Amino acid sequence: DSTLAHTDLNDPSKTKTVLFYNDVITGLKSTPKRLNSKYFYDANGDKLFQELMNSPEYYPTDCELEIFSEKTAEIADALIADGDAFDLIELGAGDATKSTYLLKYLLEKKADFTYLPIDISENVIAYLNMTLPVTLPGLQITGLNGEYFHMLTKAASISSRRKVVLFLGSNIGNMPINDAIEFCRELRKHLSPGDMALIGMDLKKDPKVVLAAYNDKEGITKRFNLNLLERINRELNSNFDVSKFEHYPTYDPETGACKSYLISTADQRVTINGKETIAFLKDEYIYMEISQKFTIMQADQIAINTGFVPVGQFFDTKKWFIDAIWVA
Ligand code: AVI
Repeated sequence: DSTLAHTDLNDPSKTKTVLFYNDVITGLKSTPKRLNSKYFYDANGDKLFQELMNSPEYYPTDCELEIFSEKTAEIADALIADGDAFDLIELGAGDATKSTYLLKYLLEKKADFTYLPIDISENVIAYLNMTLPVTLPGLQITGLNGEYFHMLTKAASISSRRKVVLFLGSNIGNMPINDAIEFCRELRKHLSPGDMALIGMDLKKDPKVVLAAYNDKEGITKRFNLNLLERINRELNSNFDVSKFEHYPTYDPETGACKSYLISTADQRVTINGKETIAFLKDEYIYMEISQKFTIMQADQIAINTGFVPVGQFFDTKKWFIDAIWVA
């Protein structure tokens, strides 16, 4: 019988497992089948994503790193605005490599700010709280572990200073476009006039370049996708045979949607948590992830449609990626 059926929902660690289980079951019982790419990032997934960022084909990280390293002063000066004290909040901070350029410059400029990285991973927050004050002496940091909007509310409750919110890496592209718009609207609601957002978005480009980034020769993206099935096996007592699923990435230059699927190579059954059986037909797919690519105009439109004013644009030399500054 299900161990989850008897789970104490007040136990925070179990609550996460129950939410994961419910999402997996809902997704795999849907037609067509789908899984949510936010679950890619367990410890293994984090490691695979790090590897991916170092792969020759995965360009978005390099592009945004170029922007942050080459245009640090311009970006920082735009964010400092009138020189008032502010909170620099980063949604999904990860290892904060890109923002470290900004933080270093802001410290040199003696800007009055606190860095509040928000991440869903406890490990990430513990790591940042421990390492950043060492690499960046004088940095005021308050790491917040939890969901973005919960933590934004918490950040607002501990400080009333102007807010600058970083949302980098084209993480916004991992939501279907309507969800991305809804997300920006919600973000705007959490901000006050004069607050700012710095949003990283991957731009439309040569379709071959995009597709190659999600179909790297080494097969890291494939393992990154299959890891979610392995995670379900590990955490939800399930029996996916990952050798019977193939990674299938696509890119549609018209819509800018880069999507990845796992294709079942056989008729097969998978049991989730020893209780729910999911049948797969040969060639049936699971929709795993969207990585939306945007036009520059679309970026502006999203800002305007969600209550922001676009005030700054920073590009890498190839113009493959944009970091846009929006004012609330
Ligand atoms: C985190 N996110 C912006 C990455 C992307 O490009 O969509 C995740 C990723 N998926 C496959 N490769 C990288």
